[in-house]
Amino acid sequence: MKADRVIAIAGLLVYAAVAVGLPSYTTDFSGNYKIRKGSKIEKAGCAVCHVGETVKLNPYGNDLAKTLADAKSDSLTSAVFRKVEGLDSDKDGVTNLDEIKADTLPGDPKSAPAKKPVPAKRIGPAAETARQEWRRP
Ligand SMILES: [Ca+2]
Repeated sequence: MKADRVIAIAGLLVYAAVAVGLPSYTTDFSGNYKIRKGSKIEKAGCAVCHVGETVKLNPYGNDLAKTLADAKSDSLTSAVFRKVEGLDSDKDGVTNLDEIKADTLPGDPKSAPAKKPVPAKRIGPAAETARQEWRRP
């Protein structure tokens, strides 16, 4: 009976720590990257680092957690964010920083910036002049 109480209280404390901790991290993230209101990342909220609304971390969240552990810190500072900016946490071919700049999710491979179209080869003015010269009788 007493053990059940201890487990229940411990569970409640973990839940409270997670519930209190997450909004702080989203504020740190939004402040660091100056996330716009109404942007896709702002709307994602906890899902920037977590799998949906769960406590499970996505690949980007795991990279941040590993960096925090290496730094023996629990504060998401700009230095911590910088350390994972060059990584491609979700392995979709785009760095975390480029994803954040493009308003896509760095921990979700299904969320990636649209591929830029390859510019068509242009004929320069010199080539056009040469072609006109060639056509003259
Ligand atoms: Ca992505």
